[in-house]
Amino acid sequence: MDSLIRAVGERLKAATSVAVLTGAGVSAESGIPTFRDPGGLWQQYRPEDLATPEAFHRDPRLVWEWYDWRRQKIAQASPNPAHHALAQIERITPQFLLITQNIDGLHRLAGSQRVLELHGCIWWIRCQAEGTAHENREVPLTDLPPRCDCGSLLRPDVVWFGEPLSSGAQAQAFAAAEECDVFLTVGTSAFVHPAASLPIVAKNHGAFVAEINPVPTQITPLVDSHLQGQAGVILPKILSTLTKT
Ligand code: BJW
Repeated sequence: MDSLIRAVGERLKAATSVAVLTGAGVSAESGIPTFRDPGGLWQQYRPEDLATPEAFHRDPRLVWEWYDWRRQKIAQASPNPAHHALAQIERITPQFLLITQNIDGLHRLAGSQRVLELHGCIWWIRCQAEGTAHENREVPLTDLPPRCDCGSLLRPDVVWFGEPLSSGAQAQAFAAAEECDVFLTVGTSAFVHPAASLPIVAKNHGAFVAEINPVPTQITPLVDSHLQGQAGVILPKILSTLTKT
C-alpha cells in the first residue's frame, strides 16, 4: 500500500491540473451515513419516497422531516482528516477542482475553496414557485414544510433523482475531468450518473485516475490505482508525500 500511496503522490507532484470527485464515503468518518453501504440510508429508506420530485409533491412534510433529521445530524458533524487533506492538496496544486456529490458542506468548512457541489447543499432552500434559493441554517426547522413569503412551498436546494444538475456546474465538472492530469475518485460507489461518468471521461482524456475506497466499485476495473481503505487514513498519507522535502 505504501508504494501505491507514493506513486499517487508522485503523480500529484508532477500534475498541473487535478480534479477530485468525492461522495458520501468521504464524510463517513465524520459520522454522516452513506447511502448504499450496509446500514446506509438507502437500506433504511426508499429513495422513491424521499428523494424525487414526485415524493415531494405527494408528501412534502415527510420529505422535509427526513431532511430536517439529516440537517440536525450534519450540524453536529465536523470535517475529518480526509476533508482537511483535500483542502491542503488544493493549496499546493496549481489548478484544482473539488467536485462533490455531498450536500453536507464539510469540504468548505475544512477550507476547500474551489468546490462544485454537484447535488446541491442541504443548507440552502429554494422556493418551488419562484426558483430563488437562500441559505438557512436553522436546526431543527419550525413548521414543516416551510413556506416562502409568496405562499409557495420551499424545498431543499438539492438534486433529486430524475432532476437535472445545474448545467453550469455539470459543464465545469466535465471540463475539469477532460483537462486534468490526475483525477481522484474518493468515497463514492460511482453508481449515480452523471457524476459517475466523470472518472471515465478523465481516463478517456488521458488522466491518471486513482480511487480511494474500502471496497471495489463499478469503476475499479478502469482506474490506474485503487487505494483500498478509508479516505481519512489514505488522503493524509498522500498529503505527507507531497509536503516532504
Ligand atoms: C468510504 C468510506 C471511507 C465508505 N472512506 N470511502 C443511466 C442509467 C440509469 C439511470 C440513469 C442513468 N443516468 C442517469 C440516470 C438517473 C439517475 C441515476 O444515476 N440513477 C442510478 C441510481 C442508476 N440520475 C439522476 O437522476 C440524476 N439526474 C439526471 O441524470 O438528470 C438527467 C435529466 C436531464 C434533463 C431533465 C431531467 C433529468 C440526479 C441524481 C441525483 C442524486 N441524488 C442523491 C440524493 C440527493 C442529495 C441528498 O439528499 O443527499 O444524491 S442520491 C445519492 O446518491 C446522493 C449522492 O450524492 C449520490 C451518490 O452516492 P455516493 O456519494 O456515491 O454514496 P454511496 O453510498 O453510494 O457510496 C459511498 C461509498 O463510500 C461506498 O463505495 C463506500 O464503500 C465508500 N466508503 N466509507 C472512503 N471511510
